[in-house]
Amino acid sequence: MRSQKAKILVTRRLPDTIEARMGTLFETDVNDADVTLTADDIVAGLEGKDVLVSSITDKIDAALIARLPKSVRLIAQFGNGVDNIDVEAARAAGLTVTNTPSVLTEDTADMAMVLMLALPRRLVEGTQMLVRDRQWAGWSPTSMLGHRLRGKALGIVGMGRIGTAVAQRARAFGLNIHYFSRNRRPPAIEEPLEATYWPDFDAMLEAVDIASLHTPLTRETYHLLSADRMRRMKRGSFVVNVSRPELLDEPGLLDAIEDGHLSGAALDVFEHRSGIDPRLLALAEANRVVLTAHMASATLEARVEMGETVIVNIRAFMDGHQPPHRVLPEGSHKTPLAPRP
Ligand code: 8YV
Repeated sequence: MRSQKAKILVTRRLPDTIEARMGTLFETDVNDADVTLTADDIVAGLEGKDVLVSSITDKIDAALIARLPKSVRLIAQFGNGVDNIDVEAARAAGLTVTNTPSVLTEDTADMAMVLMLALPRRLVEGTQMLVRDRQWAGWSPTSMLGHRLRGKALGIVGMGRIGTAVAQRARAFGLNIHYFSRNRRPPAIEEPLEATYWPDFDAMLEAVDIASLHTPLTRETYHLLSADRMRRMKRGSFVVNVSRPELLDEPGLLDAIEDGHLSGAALDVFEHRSGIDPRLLALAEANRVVLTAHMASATLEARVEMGETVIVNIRAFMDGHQPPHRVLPEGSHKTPLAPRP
């Protein structure tokens, strides 16, 4: 006998094909307004439902978890990072959490590379100049000179899936690969990249021309790139961030760019809870900073594959199997799952 359809709440609009498939497989309630739901909306919307399909814009903290209807058993995050979810509180409440890793690795790495090139090669500035001036005096040997990327030292912070994919691309562009990571990667990864592992983060930062952040946001990685550390980076070096804004001290970054210590930054993620910092926008206008709007994984292909991964996680879970992309709290892998009261 076929089991009953899972009842799911999807907090944001997803690609049409994914919504259609979810509509066939599950009793699906999508937040058609596609604006961030309040905690009250989420609690009310989940009444009688089994699964919350969340995204980065939903703050699933311990207070919200405590209020979730008892019918809810799975939080299936549409995304790789789960820093918006209190995974510990979810686990203590007997909830399973899943995510969608792997499928956005390549696109995110592409964007890191785009940003890394955009700054020294003055990509945005070149376009803006043409659009703003509506005319062009033409080529000259000294106009729009940037800086060569080949031969520079790239410091990858977090050599996981995305960090490694960035290193592979960067190596092809002739960058020298350095990395700091919780664990040293095996020779099969290091050797083709000719990558140098630095067990000491500060020592690596002092040696590189570019620092690119690829670590998840956790309690340990909050402001990992502190103001002090950015001060210790080489004069003229720059920072790339396609991960989470909280990994770096944003005011400290802006200070270091404004006073010329750092040459700039290329950021796909930045603090914007109370509006984008006017200093950041001023630096972007002055072409010292390149800003993109959290777009690193924003390809239709990635979004569809993320949606498919959410579906697979829900199906496996509802069928009584271990979902393929279960997320456990840091360091708790051996703790048994608490029963849902
Ligand atoms: C996504 C991301 O766009 O998956 C992640 O962790 O940072 C992004 O690339 C977004 O988070 C989806 O929820």
